[in-house]
Amino acid sequence: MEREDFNMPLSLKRLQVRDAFWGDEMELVRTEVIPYQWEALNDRVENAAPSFCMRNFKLAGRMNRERLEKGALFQEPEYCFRGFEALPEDPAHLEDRFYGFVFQDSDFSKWIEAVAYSLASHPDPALEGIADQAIEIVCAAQQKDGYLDTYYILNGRDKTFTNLKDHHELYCFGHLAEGAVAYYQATGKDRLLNAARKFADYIDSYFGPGEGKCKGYPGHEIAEMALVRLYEATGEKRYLALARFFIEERGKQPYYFDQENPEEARKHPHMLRYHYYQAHLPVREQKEAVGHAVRAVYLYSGMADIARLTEDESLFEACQRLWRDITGRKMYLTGGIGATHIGEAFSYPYDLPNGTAYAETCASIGLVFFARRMLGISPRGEYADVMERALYNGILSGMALDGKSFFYVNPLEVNPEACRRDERKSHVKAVRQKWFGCACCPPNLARLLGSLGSYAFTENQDTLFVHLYMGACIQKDIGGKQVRVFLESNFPWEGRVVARVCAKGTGFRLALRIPGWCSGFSLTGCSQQEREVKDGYLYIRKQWGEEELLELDFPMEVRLMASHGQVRENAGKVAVTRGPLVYCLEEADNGKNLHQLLLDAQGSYKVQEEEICGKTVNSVAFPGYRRKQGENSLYHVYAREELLPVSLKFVPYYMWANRGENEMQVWVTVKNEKELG
Ligand code: FUB
Ligand code: ZN
Repeated sequence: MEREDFNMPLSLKRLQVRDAFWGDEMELVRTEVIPYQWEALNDRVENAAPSFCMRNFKLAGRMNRERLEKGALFQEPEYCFRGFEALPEDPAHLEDRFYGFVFQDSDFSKWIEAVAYSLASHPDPALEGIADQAIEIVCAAQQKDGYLDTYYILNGRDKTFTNLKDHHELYCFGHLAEGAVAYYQATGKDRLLNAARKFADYIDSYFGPGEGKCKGYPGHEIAEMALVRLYEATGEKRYLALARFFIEERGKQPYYFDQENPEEARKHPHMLRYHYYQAHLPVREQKEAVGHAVRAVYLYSGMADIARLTEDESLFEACQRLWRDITGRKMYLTGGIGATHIGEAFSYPYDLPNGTAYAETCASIGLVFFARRMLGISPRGEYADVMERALYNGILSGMALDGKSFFYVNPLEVNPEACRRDERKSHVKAVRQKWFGCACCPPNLARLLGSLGSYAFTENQDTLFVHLYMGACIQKDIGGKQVRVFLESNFPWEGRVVARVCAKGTGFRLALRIPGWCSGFSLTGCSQQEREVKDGYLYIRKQWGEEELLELDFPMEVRLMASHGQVRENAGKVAVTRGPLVYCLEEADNGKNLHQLLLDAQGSYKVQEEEICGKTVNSVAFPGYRRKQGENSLYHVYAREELLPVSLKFVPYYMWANRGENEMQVWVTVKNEKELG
């Protein structure tokens, strides 16, 4: 690990994404998703699950005012746990109490973060006005001591920090801090940042290595990376120390969660419980990614942050091991992670079922967080490849093309009837939902898409790294001299990229990722001596003129992908990919019973440009077969199957389920010449 090689995300203020693909998505976030989600947080979307998020903040603010006004006469609420999700008994008559999941506050924090990114690249006084008012509502709920989590404020502070394992206070803090830093960096306004700092200071006074301080750590990780972000924004070293403390304490024996709730520990003595929280072992001893997938990748992201900031080799090695375990044995082709809905968790190596997959949108988002942090320490193409895989596939699939409905779970195979009738698949939806009681994914998507530029481009002193290709205009400062880079690309449809570089006399170096999916590339605009290929990046250093043009081409061939032999569900099956995109079959194009289709792997494919739901996309046509409906009896003696030649049409996976409820399938059986007629 070498500090001078570290690279950090580019400030959104120094880059503008101008891209037909991602630019459109970001514009959708700005114009549709953010306003829609604001309505959802205020329970104003018809026929959608209520959020109660802003309602809880308003109520907590009102209680604060009353406390001030009434003084000693104010009656503090008594803690009452009404379940992980508290719903009104009579939805028509809401009472003055906390509703929703215990972590409902975090939906505001993710939303404000998305707003911040949008404002950073697209100033909008009207939106900023709404955001400022929302911030006032949130800050009004803050307690004198800095505490700010409406679940305990409304239920009673007496049980604050007594259930770290499940009650998400540190998770809500983490999201608040992330949103607050983003808003401050975008607008220069520090109202929310100060609130987050006050909360951080309170947490810091409560937890830590000192005598008498609580030795607990978050049940749902995120505070670790959020504290690092707060530290980087404010320079306050206590925040970094606290993040490190949380990481170092995790998994130590005796288990903190046992001490926190001895009764539960007695009932569930088996240490397996702690795998769910990645608290089964000290982090450096963790070799396998286990438990709740979002928690896991949020933890690993925090570990990578601390490894970078403290140049901790052994922590980085642990991150590398966990990375290899996920991406080598537990990741779907789409970048989805968390194969089982039981505990929203990783299961065992190569267990990647398609139809019951969980692959939560948030988990893939967390994988992108982890990837970028690994890239920051060690710029290797494999990290960016995974980032790209998740973004174009298992993350983007989480949102409808109009930005108004969402998937929480991203399966690779769907039979709508099974989703409706089979309890084992009840977590899988065949159509995107307007909102969720547990709405962690939609605002997470909004904040990620809004800040995409900071994932695509990172920098160190003299180098600009291009990890993801998208049209953009970028500014970089090298020792007071300005470099400008203009990128043009038509990814993910074409592999051609043009970079216009204005870097005369700056010593600038450009690092361009060579995508793992392309077998070769061509480059014009620089000589062999001016380029070097290392770890999946093409480094270009030269005597730049006033303005220079580099042209790259990454051929985008259709590739049929197979799985490791231990991925049982995919034996004998292939998936169609092209460039960064994974493709799928949909009933809308191929009729019902997709499982009866076979692909002729020797046949020649055709890539066709067409319009689907008003979007110009490339579909892929492959020759294939449909099994003829055989005998009607449930079982019968095997006979050579009759196959009808058909053309199979594949569309990008991310856009499935935008044409109504229908079947979908990524992995397709290959016609085996020898066995089938
Ligand atoms: O627990 C908070 C969030 O809700 C998790 O990250 C998601 O998996 C969902 O359970
Ligand atoms: Zn989620």
